[in-house]
Amino acid sequence: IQRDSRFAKLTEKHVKFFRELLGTESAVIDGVTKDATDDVEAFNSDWMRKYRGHTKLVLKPGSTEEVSKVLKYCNDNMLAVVPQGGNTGLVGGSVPVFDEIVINVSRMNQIRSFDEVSGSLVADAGCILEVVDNYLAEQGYIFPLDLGAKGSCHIGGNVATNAGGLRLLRYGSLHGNVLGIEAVLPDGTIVDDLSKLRKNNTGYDLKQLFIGAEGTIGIITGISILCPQRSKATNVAFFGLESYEKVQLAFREAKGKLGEILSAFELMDANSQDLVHKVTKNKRPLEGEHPFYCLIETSGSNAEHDSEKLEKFLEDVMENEIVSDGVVAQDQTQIKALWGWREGIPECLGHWGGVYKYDVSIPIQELYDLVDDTREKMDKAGLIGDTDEYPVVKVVGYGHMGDSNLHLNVATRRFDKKVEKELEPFVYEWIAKRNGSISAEHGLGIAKKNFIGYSRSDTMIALMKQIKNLYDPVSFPPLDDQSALD
Ligand code: FAD
Ligand code: 2HG
Ligand code: ZN
Repeated sequence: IQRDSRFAKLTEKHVKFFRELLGTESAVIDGVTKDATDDVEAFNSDWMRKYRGHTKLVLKPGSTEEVSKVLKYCNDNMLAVVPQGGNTGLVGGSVPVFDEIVINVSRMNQIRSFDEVSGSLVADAGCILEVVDNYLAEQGYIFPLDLGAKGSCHIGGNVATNAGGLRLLRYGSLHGNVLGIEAVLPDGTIVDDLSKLRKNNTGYDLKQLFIGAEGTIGIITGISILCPQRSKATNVAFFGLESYEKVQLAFREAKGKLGEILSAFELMDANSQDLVHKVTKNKRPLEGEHPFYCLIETSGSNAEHDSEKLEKFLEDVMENEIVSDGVVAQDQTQIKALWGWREGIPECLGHWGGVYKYDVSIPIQELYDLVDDTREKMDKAGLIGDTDEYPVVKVVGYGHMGDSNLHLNVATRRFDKKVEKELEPFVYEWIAKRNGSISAEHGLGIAKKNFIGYSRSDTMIALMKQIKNLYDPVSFPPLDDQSALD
C-alpha cells in the first residue's frame, strides 16, 4: 500500500501548534524540529518488531479536552493519526503505517472513582491494566480481564481491542462489563457516555461501537467498568494429557464438576512447552513429556468448599484416565510458576526471530486440527527443521480452550516470504470453511485487515464502512474500497 498523498505532511508550524497546546516537554516528542529520532523510534515499532512506521511526532495529551483539540486540529489540517496505548497489540494496529502522528494517552492515568458497593470503576484510558488491578485488589475487587501483557497494556487499549484474555470464560467479554465510555471523535466531539449504570435502555448502546473498534472511530479517554469481587480462594492445576480428545473430555468434566468456580481453562501443546522450557530452563511442572497440557484455575469464596470440589474433579479425571499426570499448586509462588508456563509462551516464541501469529475461533472439536494441518504443510514445503537453513523452528498451538480460541503460532528464525505464502491464505481458507473467525481477540490491525472477508460477509463489511464514515467522514473520496476502514 501507498501513502495517500492527500494527507498533509507534518511541518514545523504544526509542531509549534501542538507544543503551545500541550505545553510540557514530555507531552510532545518530535523529530521534526529537533533530532529526537531515538525517542520517537519506540513508538514506531510494535511488540513483535514486525511492523514499523515512520512517525516524526508523538503527542501525549493530558486531558480529554486536549485530545479533543488535538484531533480537531488534525482533522482540519488533514493530518493522519494513529492512537497508541501500551503498544502490546499483536496485529500491527498501534503503530503508524507511514508518518501518522502517534496519539498516546499514557499521561491520562488516573483512577477517577470506585464504588465499593456496586464495583463500578471509572478510570482514565491510559491507566496500565496491572496498576488498576493492584488498586482493585486493595479494595477486594478484581479487573474482569487479565492477560500476559498486563504490565504494559492500557485499559483504553484493552477496550479498543476488546481483549479477551485468560478469564473470559469466567467474567465474560468487555462488551458485557464495560458500563460506559468517554471518547473523542475525529472531529473533536467528546462522546460523554461514561455511565455507571448496569442497565440503561434509552436508545442505542453506542459505546459498544468503540469496544473492539481498534481506534478507527475515535480515541477512548475514559472507561467505566463493572468489577467483580476478588475471589478469596484460588487454585491452579496443571495436567498432561495424551490426546486432544482427552483435553475435550477434561474440559467437559471441568465444566460439570467445577462449574461456577472454574475461572480459566487454558490449552498448551507439547511444542509450546518445549520452547518455553528451552528459553526459561525452568524445571517442568510434570515428569516426562505429554502431547498436550492444560491449566485449570478455580476461584471461589470458600477455600474448603473449592478444594473439595477440585479433589473430586482430580479423582475422576485420574480414575477415568482422562489425564495422564497432574499437579496442583500449593501456594501463591507455585500458582505463579504454573501460570508462567502458559503466560510466558508468546514471549518465549519470539526468542528465535519472527513469529507468524493466527488468533482464531474454531468449533472446539476441530480446534487443534489446524495446528496439525499447518505443521504438515510446512513439512511438505520443506520449511521446518532443527537447523539454521530452515526458516521455521516449530508450529505451535495453545490458547483459551474455554472460549474455543486457538493461538496458532509459527515460530521462525526470520520472517520469510516463502513461509508467509504457505500460511496465507491457507489458514484463512481453513477457518472460513468451518465458519470460524480469523481474529478471535486480537483484532484486525494492519495484519488482518485485508482478510476480513474470510469472516464477514460483504453486507457486514458495508455496514461497518457506513459507521466508520459516519464518525470519521473522509473529506475526500477514499482511494479504494480498503482505505475506508483505515
Ligand atoms: P495498543 O497495542 O497500543 O493498541 C491496540 C489497538 O488499539 C490499536 O489499533 C490502537 O490504535 C488502538 N488503541 C489503543 N489505545 C486506544 C485508545 N485509548 N483509544 C482508541 N484506540 C486505542 N490480547 C487478548 O485479547 N488476549 C490475550 O490474552 C492477550 N495476551 C497478550 C499477551 C502478550 C504477551 C501480548 C504482548 C499481547 C497480548 N494481547 C492479548 C494483545 C493485545 O491486544 C493486548 O495486549 C491489549 O489489549 C492491547 O492494549 P494496548 O494498550 O497495548 O494497545
Ligand atoms: C495469549 O493468549 C495472547 O497469550 C497472545 O493472546 C497469543 O501471541 C499470541 O499468539
Ligand atoms: Zn490469547
